[in-house]
Amino acid sequence: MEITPQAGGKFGVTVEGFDALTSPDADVEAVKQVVYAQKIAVLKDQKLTPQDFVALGRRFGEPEVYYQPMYHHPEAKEIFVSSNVPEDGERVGVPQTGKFWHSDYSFMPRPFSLTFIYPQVVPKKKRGTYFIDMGRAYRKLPERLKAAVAGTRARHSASRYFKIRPTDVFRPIGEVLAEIQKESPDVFHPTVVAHPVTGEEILYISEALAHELLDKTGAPLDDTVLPELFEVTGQRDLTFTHENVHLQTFEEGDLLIWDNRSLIHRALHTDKPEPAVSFRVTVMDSYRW
Ligand code: 7UC
Ligand code: FE
Repeated sequence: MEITPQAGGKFGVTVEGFDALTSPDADVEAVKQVVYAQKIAVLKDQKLTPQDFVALGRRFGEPEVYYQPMYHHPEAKEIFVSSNVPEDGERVGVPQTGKFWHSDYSFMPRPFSLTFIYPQVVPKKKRGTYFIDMGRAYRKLPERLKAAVAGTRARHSASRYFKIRPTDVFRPIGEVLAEIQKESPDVFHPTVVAHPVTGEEILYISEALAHELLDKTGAPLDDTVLPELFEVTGQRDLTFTHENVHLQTFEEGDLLIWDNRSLIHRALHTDKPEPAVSFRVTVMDSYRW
């Protein structure tokens, strides 16, 4: 196995010679630690069945099943499918997922530790994922903003990006919204969290999922603070040229693993009707925030 810094990348590593099923546990641990330290690892030349992909995830932690069944792979519920390609005329998974700045499951009490993306059908044109390292973004904040967020918590909610399900057609929107609140009630996470492995302080907010900041007494902060944080961290730059924004591209056989605690991401989908399919596995490691 060989681990090298990504060519031309702002952060992350490339891993060659890693076999999901036969590499020794020491290699799994080495990849895991490099993900915590360098945030992204791209495993090259992977050829995995859905079951192999889940097995790979299991070597890194406990795979989590996404709470909405419409995303599940028909043969492996641990795989979340992002796809615009029907199979035998039937829709599989959900198209255009994650096209907004977020950290996976931040709207849940215990967000995933690691995210694994294994593209299956890679479009020729626009495809990739934008990332922002929110540890680095926190270090770069003006002292004034660091002081403003100290000791605060952020309210996270799935409500803005919950995907309407086929079974929601003709239902009153208020009823659907109430159901979202019931199934995934808003959660509160500290605005600044320390990574349990690296100790790095992370600004744990994303434009899609963080709705407001609350002070120690639970009172909302001045409502200009959160938008300013989105702005200065690069989440409002729709040209994606902000220096915090890293575009991760991939080719067939690549499998991406990232640290879902410190990175936020945003999918770049084709605007043309080009086929795109990718499989995702998310795992909980043994560390708590
Ligand atoms: O369809 C999607 O973009 C799914 C999104 C709302 N949640 C992904 C996650 O893991 O948090
Ligand atoms: Fe995501």
